[in-house]
Amino acid sequence: MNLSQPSRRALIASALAQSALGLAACRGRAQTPAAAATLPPLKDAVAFPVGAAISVGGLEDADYQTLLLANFSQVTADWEMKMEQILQSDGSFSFAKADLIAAFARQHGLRLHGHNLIWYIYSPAPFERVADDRAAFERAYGNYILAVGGRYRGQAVGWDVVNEPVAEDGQGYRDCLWRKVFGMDYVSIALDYARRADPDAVLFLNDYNLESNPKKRASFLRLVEDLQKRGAPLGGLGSQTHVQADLPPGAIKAAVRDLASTGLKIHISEFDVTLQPSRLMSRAAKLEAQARLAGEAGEAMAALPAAQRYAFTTWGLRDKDSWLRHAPNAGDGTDAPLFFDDEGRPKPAAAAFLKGARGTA
Ligand code: 9MR
Repeated sequence: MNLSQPSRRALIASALAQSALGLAACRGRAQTPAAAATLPPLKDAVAFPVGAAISVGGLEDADYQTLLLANFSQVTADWEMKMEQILQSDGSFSFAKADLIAAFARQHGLRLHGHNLIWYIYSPAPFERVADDRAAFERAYGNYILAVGGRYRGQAVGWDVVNEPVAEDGQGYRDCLWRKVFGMDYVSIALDYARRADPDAVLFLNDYNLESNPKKRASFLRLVEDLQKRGAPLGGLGSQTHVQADLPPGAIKAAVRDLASTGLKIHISEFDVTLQPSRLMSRAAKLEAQARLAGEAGEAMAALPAAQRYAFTTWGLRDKDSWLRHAPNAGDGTDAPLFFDDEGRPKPAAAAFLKGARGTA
């Protein structure tokens, strides 16, 4: 069903009115966007950095910049710092787009989180060409990580060094070009080069479905324990937290608690709550559930020891900026997974996150 704008608005308004967070509604007034807009800026109201994934295209929009600078203290590049963008087919590097993101962060005093150095989805030609020669492959691997990590040395507060190492079903680890050549040592080798590239950056493993799939979480943690035993320079764990509105309550907190038991810093690194697959719920109920999950994520961050609270990041700014509107599985194009609506107004999820993070839920 492709909802027209007026009917979408009506549904959102009804979700606001029904939400336990719709304080104005409790007092017998209709919850209006203006009332929601009185939320304090996210970044000023919580005791840890609040980030957003941003893109160079987004930065061309003045409203996007205003919303970003008012509410967020950290940024992650949506795609500009990935191998798909930086590594050219002849083996050279192009940093033009990545540099724009880094310069924007510097100019506005935002923390920069690097994303990402090594990801299973890539098998680029310059690496394929040397895949039969381990020494040459390691030179290319090290050279890439040293160049990219080193370029933002002293600026990036952290890097997702290896993204999504655990198999989709949670049983074991992903096959990829990196693993084919190095075995699972591809992870520790990447961490070692990243440490040389930027000695002060917090080095992360980052993965998803760690809250919805306990097997995947267990495999992730096995890898982490192995790296820790071997003294690898791992400093943090990213739990992407792309979740569905029907995720059972408690799952986010349980995941964060488990990951934090390693003693490493925690980044809820790509938070969003899709309204798509949970077909049994109405849109209003999904938006309410989204707010509850955002509140739980805020509480989970606040419950961490201060030294382990790296950051909380949403994967995009406004609903219309979300990858879930543009991905091949974008559904009917009406997904609303983020904290700000298409017009940049804070949603109940933003209010719930703040309450949770400030311990007032
Ligand atoms: O949101 C990102 C999208 O714009 C890119 O095309 C895609 C491929 O680079 O990556 C998306 O971000 C992903 C992130 O890097 C890792 N976790 C899943 C995110 C959503 O797919």
